[in-house]
Amino acid sequence: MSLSRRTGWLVATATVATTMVYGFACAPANRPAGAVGNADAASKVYVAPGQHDEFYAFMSGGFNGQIGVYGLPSGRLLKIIPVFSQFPENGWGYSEETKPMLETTFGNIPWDDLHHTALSQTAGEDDGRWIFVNANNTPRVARVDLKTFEATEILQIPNSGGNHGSPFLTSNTEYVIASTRFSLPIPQADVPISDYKKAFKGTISFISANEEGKMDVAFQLLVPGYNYDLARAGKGPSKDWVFFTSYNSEQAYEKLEINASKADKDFIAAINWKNLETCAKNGKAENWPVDYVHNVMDEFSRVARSEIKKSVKMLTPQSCPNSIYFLPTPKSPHGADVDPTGEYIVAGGKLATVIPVHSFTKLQQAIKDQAFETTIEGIPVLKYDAILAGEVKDPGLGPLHTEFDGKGYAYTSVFISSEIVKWKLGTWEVVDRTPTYYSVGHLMIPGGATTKPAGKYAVALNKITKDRYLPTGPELTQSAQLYDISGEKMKLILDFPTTGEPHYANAIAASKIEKQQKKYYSLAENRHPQVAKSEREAGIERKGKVVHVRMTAIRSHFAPDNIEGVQVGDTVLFHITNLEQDWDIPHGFAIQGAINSELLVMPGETRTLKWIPKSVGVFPMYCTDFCSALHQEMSGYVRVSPVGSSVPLMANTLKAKGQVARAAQRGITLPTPPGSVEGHAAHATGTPRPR
Ligand code: RUQ
Ligand code: CUA
Repeated sequence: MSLSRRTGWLVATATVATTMVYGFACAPANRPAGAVGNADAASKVYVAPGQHDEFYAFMSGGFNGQIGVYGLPSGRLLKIIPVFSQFPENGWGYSEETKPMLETTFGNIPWDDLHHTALSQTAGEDDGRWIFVNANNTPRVARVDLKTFEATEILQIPNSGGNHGSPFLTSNTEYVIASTRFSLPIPQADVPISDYKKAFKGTISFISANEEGKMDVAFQLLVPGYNYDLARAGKGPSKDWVFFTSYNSEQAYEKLEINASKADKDFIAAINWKNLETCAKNGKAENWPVDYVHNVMDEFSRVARSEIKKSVKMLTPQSCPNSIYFLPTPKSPHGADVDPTGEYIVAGGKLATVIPVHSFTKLQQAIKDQAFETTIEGIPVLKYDAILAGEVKDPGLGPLHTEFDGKGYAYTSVFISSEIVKWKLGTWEVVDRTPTYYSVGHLMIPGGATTKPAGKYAVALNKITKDRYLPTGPELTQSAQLYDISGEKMKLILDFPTTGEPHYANAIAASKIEKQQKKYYSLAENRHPQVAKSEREAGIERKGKVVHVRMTAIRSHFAPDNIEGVQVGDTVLFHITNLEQDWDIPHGFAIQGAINSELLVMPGETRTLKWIPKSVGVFPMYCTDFCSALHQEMSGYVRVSPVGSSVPLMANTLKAKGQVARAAQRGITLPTPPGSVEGHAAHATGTPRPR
C-alpha cells in the first residue's frame, strides 16, 4: 500500500468522514495489477470438468435480497437462492404458495437488503442443516434449508429499525441474535425527532432457532439509544455471551457522518445471553404488545402460511442485572469477531488507528473487581485497560472485519487502504499484508466463525472493481477474490464477479451437505389442497368468479391442455403438479398476459399461478423449461369468452374424455357450446388437432 496515501490520510484526519467517502476515489490505480495469471495459481483453482469443488460458499447478495451459491476454489456460480426478493426465474414470491413468505406487518414486500449469512452450528462447528440470513430494511431473519436450498421460514423482528447486525448464532444454534441498527421510539410513537435522547431506544433480539418452523422472538433486551452493529457469539469459555459493536454513542440524530464520529471510543456491548434466558424464564420480562409476522413453508403441502404474533418479552438491564456490560472500544467500531478459542474479541474500528482486542478472561476479572468507569442506563462501563488484551498497531486504514485460520492468526479486512492484514493472536504483530481490488468489506475463511476454521482459503468480498473486468455501463460488478492462506504469505489466486453486492459469506466443506440433497418431492406425500397426483385427478372447477384448474405436467404435456368457458375478469388459478419423480426435471408454466412470473415446478410439487384475463380470445400457455426433446410441444390454449357467455366450463382432462366416451356409449351427445368451431366433444374426445 502506498505511503503517500497513508500520509494523506493522517493529514486529512480533520475530516475523517470526508476521507472515508473519498477513500473510494483514491483506490490504488497505480498499484501493480496483482495479476493472477501464473500457472501455479491456475492449478490451485482449476476444478476439472466433471469434478466438484471442495467448498460451497454462500455469499450474501446485498441489495438483490438473495444468496449466491458458489463453488470454491473455482468461483463457479451454482445457484441463486431468492429469500427476501421476488425471483422470476423460479416464481419465488410470484406463485400463490410462496407469496406468503414475503408477508410483513407492512404488507407483502417484494424486496430487501440481505447482508449476512450464518451457518447453523452444533458444538461450535458448522453442521450443514441451515443457513440464516438477515433483511436489513424491513427487519426479518430467514432460515434456508441446505437440503433444498430454499428459504423455509421468515420471521419479522419487531421493535427494530434496520436489522443490520444480524443474524448471529450461538454455538448450538440455540438463538439467532439480532440488533437494531437505528434506535427508535419503542414502542413506536409519533414523537419529534429532536427527542432522540430521551425517547429513542435500541433492542437486541434473541430468536429461538433450533426447531424448524418454530422461529420466535424468545425475548428482547432494551438498550440505550445508540446504533448497534455487528456481533459474534462467544465460543468455548465465552459461549454464553454475545458481543455487539455499537456506534453513535453520541446519540446524534442528524448529520451522523460528523456528529456520530466525535467520541474517541464507542462500545462493544458484552451480553450474557444465558443470564437473559434465565431472567425470561423466571418471569423477569414484561410482555410488550407489538405485531410481527411469521411465515413458514409447510414441508408437505409446500404452501407457505403467515401468522401474526402479538407480543414480545422485553427485558431491561435493570430487570436482569449482570447481563450486559459496555467495553469501551475505539472508534465507531463495525465488526466484532471472536477467535476460535473464545478468548479474544476483536473490534474493527472504522475510524480507529489500531485494532483493539479484548480478553474474555480479563473481562470476567474486571466484572469481579467492579473495574467500572461509569454506568450508563444501568449498564456498567468497564475500564478499557482492565479488559484489553492488546492492540494491533499499523492495521491500515479502516479495519472492518476479522476472520481466523485456526492456526493462531487473524486476518482483518481494511476498507480504505484496500488490503487484508494478517496478524498474530497474542503478540499482535502484523506478519503479512496484501492488496485487494478494491475496497474490501467482509472477509471470509471457510469455518472462520467456528471453533474449527479450515485455514486454507480466504475470500475478500469487494465493493469496487474499477478496472478489473470488462466494463458494463454505469455500474461495474462487485467481486470476490480468493487467497491461498495455507502458507506464510497470502497469495491471490482467483478473482471472480459476484451477483449483487456481497457482504458477509460462509463456506462449508461440500462433504457436509453434498449427500443430503433432496432430489425431488414425494408425490405420494404431496398434501397440497389442489394436487392432482395423476392425470385422472386433473380437473376444472368454477366457484363464482374464481376458476381452479388442477393441471398436471409430465414430459411432454400438460393435462388438461385445452380449457374453455373462462370469462374476462375471472381469477384463474392454475395449480400445476409436476408428476415427475426424478432428480432435476422441473417443468415451467407461463401464460400470455400473466402479471406474475412463470412458475418453475419441482418434481412432485404443486405450484399455482394466478391469471386474470382482460380480453376475449384464445391464449397460449407453455412450459418454460427445456425438459425434453418434445418440450416445444408442451403447450396448450385457454379460450376466454365475454362476461355472461354461455360457453360451458370445460377442460380436456381424462375424466372429461371418460364422460364423453361413456355418454357416447349410451347414445347421448354432450352439448356443443355455441360459437365453438370444432365443437366441444371433438376437443374432449381428443380428436387430433391439425398442426
Ligand atoms: S457490513 S462491510 Cu453490512 Cu456486514 Cu461490514
Ligand atoms: Cu416441460 Cu418443457
